[in-house]
Amino acid sequence: MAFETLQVSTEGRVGLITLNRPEALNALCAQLTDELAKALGDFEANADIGCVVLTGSKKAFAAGADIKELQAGTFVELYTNDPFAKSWEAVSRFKKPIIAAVSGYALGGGCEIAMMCDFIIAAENAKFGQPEINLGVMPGSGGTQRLPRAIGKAKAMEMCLTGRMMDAAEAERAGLVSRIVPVDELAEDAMKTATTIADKSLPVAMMTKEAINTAFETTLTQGIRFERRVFQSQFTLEDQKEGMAAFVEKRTPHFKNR
Ligand code: DAK
Repeated sequence: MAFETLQVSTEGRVGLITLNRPEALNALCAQLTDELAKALGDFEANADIGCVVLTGSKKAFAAGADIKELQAGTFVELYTNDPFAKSWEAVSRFKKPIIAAVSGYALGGGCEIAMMCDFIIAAENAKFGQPEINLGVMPGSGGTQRLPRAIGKAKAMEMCLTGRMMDAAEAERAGLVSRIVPVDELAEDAMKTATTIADKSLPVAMMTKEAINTAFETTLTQGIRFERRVFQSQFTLEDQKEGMAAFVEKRTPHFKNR
């Protein structure tokens, strides 16, 4: 399928999705979110893909939901036919590792999509914010839930209640992003990081992601029990035998993802 609002490509075992509505700072219109769900579905189903990078342009990762499209919305429409539900679930329930590479604005739904990814690598010019309050609404795609989990109550409250943006340095200090890189190095850095992940055993990477996400859903005791069971189950994998044999034999492991 040809995409109009995205550029989609692969490099080795990494899938790259670039949001591409430069005229609207990658505002998340219905077509873009539908295409994003489709592109992610394709990568999920493709056994040759081990990690995905989601990125935007230098000026904007995404400036939020498309306000021009959203402004005439009604409660009944949004409630009965939530235009974003399918797409957001495609990101937040994506089973393979997915990295957000953020340059420029990541606002509103843009910040929320970045937070749905497994981690965020930020360019030095990145700006994160939940400015919905300036539009007379509040965050609606996880901002009030994921932001406090990522950066704590005080900063999340301040950002959502004032609409102020956070720069990359503050975002790194607060734990919202894993690393900051120069703007011109973002794409290469994110692809290199994704390649490192894609070279691991895919089932083990997927289970690792699932286990970390479980930490946000369960008590510590339940989470530890879940981790232990999953760890034990990994001894059924050829990749566990290969990984440990390679260490003992002082060679690079060759994982077969089974
Ligand atoms: N929507 C539509 N168009 C946008 C846009 C947006 N979010 N952001 C920017 N644009 C457009 C501008 O209108 C402008 O278009 P033209 O006037 O040239 O036609 C073009 O992109 C360039 O923008 P600016 O001229 O404003 O550029 P500046 O550099 O001066 O400013 C800015 C950049 C990012 C500071 C500014 O554009 C801005 O404040 N943008 C809006 C940011 C924002 O408020 N984002 C939150 C959107 S609300 C839902 C769940 C969640 C949501 C919705 C529904 N459900 C569960 C149903 C999420 C809501 C949101 O994200």
